[in-house]
Amino acid sequence: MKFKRIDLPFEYNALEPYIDAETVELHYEKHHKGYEQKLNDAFANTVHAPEFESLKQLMINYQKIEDPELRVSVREFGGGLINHNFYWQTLKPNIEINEDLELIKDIKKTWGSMENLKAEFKQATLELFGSGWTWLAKKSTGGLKIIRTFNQDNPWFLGFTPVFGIDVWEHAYYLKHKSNKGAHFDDIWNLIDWNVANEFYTGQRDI
Ligand code: MN3
Repeated sequence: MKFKRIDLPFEYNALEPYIDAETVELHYEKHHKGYEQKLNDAFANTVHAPEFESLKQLMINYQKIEDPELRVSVREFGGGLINHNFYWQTLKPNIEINEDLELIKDIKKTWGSMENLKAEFKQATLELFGSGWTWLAKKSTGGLKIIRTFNQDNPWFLGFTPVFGIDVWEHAYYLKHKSNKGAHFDDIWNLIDWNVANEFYTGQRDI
């Protein structure tokens, strides 16, 4: 296969009690795997599919894809593939916040405190209509912004670099929380790996 899921960087039960093992397994083995398969199928079924050096370059340039069916597949399945490749890297239990990280300093400069960021981020998540993602993202001109994207659209489409993202599709939390998005938000906030988020922010890590 041309485009690949990352290996899950932890066991299915590693995020408990915040995210249960069954949810992680379904999310990775059904949803994430489905995006991977369907994106590869779309390329295999397209005559003269364009070449891209990476999944990220595919995202940044997806609007230039001429074949309209392939363009839709890249937007939906390519978006789903890269979003989850990113998502799994940024989750980890028992993280302590290192106040010296550049990201944490810049969050405090922008929002005043981590609590303010959390409050605004939660509001943006609760107000997202339908399925999508809320992101902390870095603008191309520098600086941080909370953005929302629908379905599997993502910051790369918009010229932003994601720092971390919260999957606001019901498949991410429905087994445990039913439709209670806010309870899932409070859970997942405990799992954000600020060290990894900082690496994405500073460019030390790339997708
Ligand atoms: Mn998902």
